[in-house]
Amino acid sequence: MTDAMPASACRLLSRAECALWLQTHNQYLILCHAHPDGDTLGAGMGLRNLLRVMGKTAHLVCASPIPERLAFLTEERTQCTPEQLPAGFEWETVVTVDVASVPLLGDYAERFGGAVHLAIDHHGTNTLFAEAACVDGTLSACTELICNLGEEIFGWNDTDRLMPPEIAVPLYAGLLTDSGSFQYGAVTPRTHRRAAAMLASVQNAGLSHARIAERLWGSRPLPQVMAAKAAYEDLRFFCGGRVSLVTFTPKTMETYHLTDEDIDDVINLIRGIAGVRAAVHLKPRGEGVYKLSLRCAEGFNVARVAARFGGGGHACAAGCTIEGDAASAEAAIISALEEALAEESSGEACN
Ligand SMILES: [Mn+2]
Repeated sequence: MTDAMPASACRLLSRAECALWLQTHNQYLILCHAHPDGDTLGAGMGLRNLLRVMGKTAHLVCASPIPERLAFLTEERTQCTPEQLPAGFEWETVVTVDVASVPLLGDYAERFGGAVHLAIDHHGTNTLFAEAACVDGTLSACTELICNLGEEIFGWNDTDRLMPPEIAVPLYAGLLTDSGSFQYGAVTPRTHRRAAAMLASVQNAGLSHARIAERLWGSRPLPQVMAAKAAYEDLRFFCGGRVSLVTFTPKTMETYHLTDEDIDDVINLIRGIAGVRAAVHLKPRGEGVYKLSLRCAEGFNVARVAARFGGGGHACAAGCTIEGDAASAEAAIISALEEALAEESSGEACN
């Protein structure tokens, strides 16, 4: 299913209006994006707990299983489905977090896509599929936006009015995830001020930054290591070494017994290579379809390249899908990147 409403039907809310909106609704169902990352789960749990502090009823669902390393964010649950919701709970208000467009809801796109009341997001490319939206494309993470809402409603800060730790922990985990541990371009002094408010609460509860980072990255599952091995075996360069590329074919997935989740991190392995401006990673998504992840160095824009294939994302982290076999999908993305790089270097030949 596609967007049920024209973009003009979506009411854009400021942070203050969104805070008021949350106060005037109840019986919340919060939707994360499929193949969840730390940000969508952190924002979802942070919002769920914020709403509960406000005296509301709120539950979280996600179309995909929760990766093991993120299960601590969902209170050690590996599934969050509508079927698991408490008996008698009937949702009235559907809110998405960190979801830029309906297809990202995965298997829940059809069921909920046309019935979202509010989208809270930090993707400037949000398609405004909901009735109302609070979108700030300048933020590093969606959890920053939830932090802002908590500040708006309760006046939480980093000194004498700390947010509860059950809100701070998921928010901080999401911020660490989506800012690349404060490495990426969207990190600002304000990001660090919000991080300070989260961390003050975390420490006050006897927890630590290191503990959260350890939960997120401290122990790499073996399949992820095998995925890295497979990736390095396939690693290829184009455009004079300015583009790095890895493709996982269905056969590679089978040979190494890999799941989608196992190979998610591969893009980060191939982006930080000397001379590489843009990295692209292809993985099979059903019969004859490849899902592409794109990353780039500051100053280049892979979201624009992804948009040519109907995708989107952030300037330095984007994605799209291309139909066809691996060779034709590779050829299509390389040629698009080649053009974009040539434009960037004002006509310099790319070979
Ligand atoms: Mn995010």
